[in-house]
Amino acid sequence: MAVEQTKKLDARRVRADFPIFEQLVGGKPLAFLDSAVSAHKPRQMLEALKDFYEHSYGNVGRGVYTLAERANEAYEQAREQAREFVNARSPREIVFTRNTTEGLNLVAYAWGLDNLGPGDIVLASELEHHSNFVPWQEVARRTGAEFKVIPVSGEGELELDALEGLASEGRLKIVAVTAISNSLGTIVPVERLIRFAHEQGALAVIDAAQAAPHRKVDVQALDCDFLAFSGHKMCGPSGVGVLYGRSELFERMSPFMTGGGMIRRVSVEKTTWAELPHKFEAGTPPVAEAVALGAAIDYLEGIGLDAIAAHEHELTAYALERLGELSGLTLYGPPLERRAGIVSFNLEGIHPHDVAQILDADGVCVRAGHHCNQPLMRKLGIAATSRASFYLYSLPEEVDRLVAGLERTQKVFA
Ligand code: 7TS
Repeated sequence: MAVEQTKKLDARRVRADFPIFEQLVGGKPLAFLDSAVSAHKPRQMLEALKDFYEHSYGNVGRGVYTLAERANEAYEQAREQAREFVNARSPREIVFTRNTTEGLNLVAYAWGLDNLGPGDIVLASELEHHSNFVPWQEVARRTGAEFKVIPVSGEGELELDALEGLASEGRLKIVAVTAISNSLGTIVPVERLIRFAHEQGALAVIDAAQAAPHRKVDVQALDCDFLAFSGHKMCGPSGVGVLYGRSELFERMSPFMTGGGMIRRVSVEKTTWAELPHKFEAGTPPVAEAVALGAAIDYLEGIGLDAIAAHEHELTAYALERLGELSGLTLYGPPLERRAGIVSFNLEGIHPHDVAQILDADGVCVRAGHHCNQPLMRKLGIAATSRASFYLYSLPEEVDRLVAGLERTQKVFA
């Protein structure tokens, strides 16, 4: 059998595609270590966005003139690219949203309000971003279902031994989990959780906001029921996201939002819904953004998701090693083997916001705060962390600059 070689990513060459890095910020080149919050944009995507606005712009699903048809074709082509990106069976299973948050809310409300009730259990985890936590908590409250969480260990990994106990307390209807923790980088064994959900007769909802930009996601291999991600975290523009849903489920669901573009027929007596996926795309969708997301998908696939994952793994290994050398620094999260390109830490006696501010003066961007993971922070017994996160354009010397900045921070506060 031929050995498949992952082509190695040349981050310096990749970086040349990103105009943002051409400038100095505060007189310093950018060490951008906050891609988990949102990624920067390659020229290829920006040009596709501009080109679409300049030559093919129109609304979709409405006009019959040539330009509207061209826009429609480009929009549906982008849907096909998103379908292929996650290996969905059909473009009917791909809904364009604004972001991950909207995708997860769509499932929680459109599926949950009709299918949950007293005696049912909705299971999320303590690792979830608020986007995959609060909508389920809220829909459970409104329907009388019980909201429960899979506990997380001190190392930031899900305690899977708790599953059977949680399931035996009622009818499990939903298991909603993230594939990768945005605070700690934990790679969650979602395959196992999806299997567990299905054994219990529940649906599995996957938050892929931190996974889809960084490694191959295959909804058929995963066998998940719903999966959501955001364009802006994967070199696409802001304002567009993707929700995958199994067509049998989408078919049976009521719409999340109603209005133009999602109806078949409207009368005073009754309104019927458009075919999938349009039933879930009320109003003017993010047309140009979806088209540009298609260009971002092409860009990422041209480099290779495996090469991106391998590059981030190397950087994470280096960061864990270098940060481990600092005394007075606490690292959070699982060991390297079960961690994606995210590293959270605290410096003893120094607030993460102060850390981030001093680093900023050196041109080093990290995120400081609870990262929309308050239940996780509570479990870890902290209020906040500083977080560095990597992407395809990240360089080892950015890790060095981070470490130098942290040493400087310690001196300032000594
Ligand atoms: N789920 C996860 C795992 C995330 O990391 C984020 C955003 C979201 C959902 C929400 O995505 P949105 O595009 O709808 O906003 N994560 C972060 C973060 O880590 N820091 O700021 C936003």
